[in-house]
Amino acid sequence: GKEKWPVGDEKVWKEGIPTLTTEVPSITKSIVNHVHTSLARQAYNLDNLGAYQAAALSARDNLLVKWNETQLHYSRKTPKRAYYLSLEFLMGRTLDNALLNLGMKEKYQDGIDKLGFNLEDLLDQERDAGLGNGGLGRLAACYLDSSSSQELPLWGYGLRYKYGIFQQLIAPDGSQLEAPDPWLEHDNPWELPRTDVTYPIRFYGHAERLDGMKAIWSGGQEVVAMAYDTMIPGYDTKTTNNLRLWESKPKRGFDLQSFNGECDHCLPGDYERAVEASNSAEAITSVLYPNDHTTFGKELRLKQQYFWTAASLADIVRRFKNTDKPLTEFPDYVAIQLNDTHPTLAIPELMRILVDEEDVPWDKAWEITTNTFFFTNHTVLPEALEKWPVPLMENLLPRHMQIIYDINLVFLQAVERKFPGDKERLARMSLIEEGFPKNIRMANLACIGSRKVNGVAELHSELVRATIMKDFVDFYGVSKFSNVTNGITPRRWLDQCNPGLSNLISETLKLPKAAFLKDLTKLEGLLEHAENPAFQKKWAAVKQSNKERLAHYVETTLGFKVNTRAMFDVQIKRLHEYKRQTLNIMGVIHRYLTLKDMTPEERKKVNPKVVFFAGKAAPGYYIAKLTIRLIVNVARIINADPDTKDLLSLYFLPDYSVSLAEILIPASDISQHISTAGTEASGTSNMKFCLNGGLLVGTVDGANIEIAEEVGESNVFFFGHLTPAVEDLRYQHMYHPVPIEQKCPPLARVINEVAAGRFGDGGVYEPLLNTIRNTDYYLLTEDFDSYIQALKLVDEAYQDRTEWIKKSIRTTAKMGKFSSDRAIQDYAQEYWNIESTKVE
Ligand code: HBZ
Repeated sequence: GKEKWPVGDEKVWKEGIPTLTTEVPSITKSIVNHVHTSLARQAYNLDNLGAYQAAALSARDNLLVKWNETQLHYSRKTPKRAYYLSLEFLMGRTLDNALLNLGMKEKYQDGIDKLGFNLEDLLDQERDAGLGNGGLGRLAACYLDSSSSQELPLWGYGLRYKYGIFQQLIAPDGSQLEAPDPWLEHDNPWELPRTDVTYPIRFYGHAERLDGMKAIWSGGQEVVAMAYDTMIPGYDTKTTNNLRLWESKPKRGFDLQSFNGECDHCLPGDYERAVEASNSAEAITSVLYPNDHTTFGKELRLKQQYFWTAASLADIVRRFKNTDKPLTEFPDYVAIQLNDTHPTLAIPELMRILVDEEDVPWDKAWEITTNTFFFTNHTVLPEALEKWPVPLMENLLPRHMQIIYDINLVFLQAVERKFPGDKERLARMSLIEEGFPKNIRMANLACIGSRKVNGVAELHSELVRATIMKDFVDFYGVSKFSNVTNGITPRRWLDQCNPGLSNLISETLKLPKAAFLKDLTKLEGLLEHAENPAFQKKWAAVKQSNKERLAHYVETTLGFKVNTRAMFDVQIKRLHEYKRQTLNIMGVIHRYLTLKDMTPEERKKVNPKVVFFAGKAAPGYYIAKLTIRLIVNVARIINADPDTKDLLSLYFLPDYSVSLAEILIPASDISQHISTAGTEASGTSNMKFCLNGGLLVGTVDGANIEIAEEVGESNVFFFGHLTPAVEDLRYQHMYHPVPIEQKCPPLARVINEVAAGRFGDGGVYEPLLNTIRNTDYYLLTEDFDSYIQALKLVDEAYQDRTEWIKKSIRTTAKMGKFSSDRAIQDYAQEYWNIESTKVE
């Protein structure tokens, strides 16, 4: 039947509904309108920042037209929806992406021109939304872009941190300093505060068991979660999904009552306590934890995790209940993806809602829960597997602790039935790790509470099955454990960051950009042009201009003139021992020493090279910070050495971010992905470099392997030991140590030069050098020789520029598989069972 118009005169309403502003005159009109109304300024006092804000508000109006239609469509059609729960969304800048996806970039460029401004300058005014640490957070951002572009009904849920990832500064002595990132300082035009979408969230208190499996959780402290929505536009489609981020607020400003207990009379002391409580409520979403892969046990972090999962589930359950369907059908309408173990509390929280609040029997509730959740693992490093102390959980979330015990009891009974008497197996699989204190194993909980578990590249998924989830594979069977290789969005990582290349591809393939930006496998068409000299020349010219853009950035920010005729070698990622930036800097020093050993005649034959590093170290990660310090100080010496500086220079670019990646990636000739085999789950920047025609030097690890499968091994520079050898080698190092002078003389020489103070006070670096001299857990001494050999092959290959360009073209051509559109379709079809739906 026809829906009744809900309120007032339908015709009057419909006339008022905004439409897209698509032509230049209406775009300029809307920008000027925002200057005058939203900003209360005029042409007389408008700077670039103001012009950016007005342009952003105008683009936002357009996004909202589509956003409203999409959300209405979802409410009317009630398709099954997916929700991506991620504690991190590393979005970067929005305006450029919004204009691209709206298909209005040229029009806005024209309009902004007419208003006397320049689009590029305005884009540069925007601060990055840095609500993430690295790959895991950026992956979430790429998946949102792809969900809208693929017209899939998906929302993201996360936290609205007041401070994102810290700003990295480099001190005069070369070490990393951290400063806060006040990204919300100037209003954020992309977010919509939803003062009407709020949920109370409880902490502490006590849980009282009732009959059966039910309980009542009461007392403690309540805070409020308030929603902020961000529009996620799809490329060349109406679909505009939503990213909902929660902010924590004190209940009713600040709550005297809850601290006064029964007493009605407020004493001055109570008031002060209430003010403090209001602070602690706001603290929950105040800052992103800057650690990747380590350090757990902080109560505030656990508070973040519960606050976010509880608010998101309350919202999802409320939306489902609006459809009037019975809760037994919940998994037919809702799929929830857990991005790592961070949102694992969603599992006991859904159980609590179903059992305690909705009166669903325990077994039915568990069936609903385990059909709703899906879990992605992003690491097999043992120190990175999340654990929470039982006493902490008991105190902060007493009801959830009970539920976890109950889940564990039922689960272990089933394990016991399948493997009678296998006590060790029970101990390994238990949700509770024995010890002082006992710990809750979040990966085990995420696994048993989910329909499926996946890793993020083939090798990694295999390691998940063979190591951390081995017992669970035995128990559930292997089909629960599969792979979805990561992907990247070609909109941001090709068209936006490298418009020159995108234009050249479009011209060469005689296709509109939309054709390959929506179906990246179309790039294969480039293969037939790889031998064409005219095309090769244009290809090389694009790379050259990207190198010049990077050189310009370095000159304006650091004040150095970069030799753009040199090979550009780039390693940009979080600093971590397993990623082996130390191997790279040792290689640079080796190259420097080799150059110093040469005669001036010999040096004439050497190809010049510029090495770039960028990346942040967790503030408490001493060895990683020491690596930064070493890189900066090596750069200082090398760049000033008149014998070698034209042949080798080195830059550490501070404050790595999505926006900086967008400048660095298109400019690279070769990039380094050199983790110890078996340690990098996937990597995603490797895909970005290749998409932009950069070649890889890397280990046989993560997605490097699948990239080589696509582009051919002859186009990738592999080196180093393979995953199966790693365990053995570590064992050898432990029990049959060989001095480094014997094992790897060239590396020993490098280490000795550092220790002797060639790059400043050698003593400073002793703790770092000792990690290599002693246990060498990440196997630098094992891989150094083959690493140097691989770099030599890179040099030789680069000498033959035409061959190199062909490799570059072939690499780009074969990157279709690594579009996040493919990855999100994998999840949609194999996991969530959701379908693309056209918004009419
Ligand atoms: O996730 C990364 C993996 O290291 C990388 O190989 C993979 O490509 C990427 C996407 O799947 N993992 C992270 O980035 N992890 C974190 O940033 C992290 C953040 C907070 C934590 C733990 C890990 O508590």
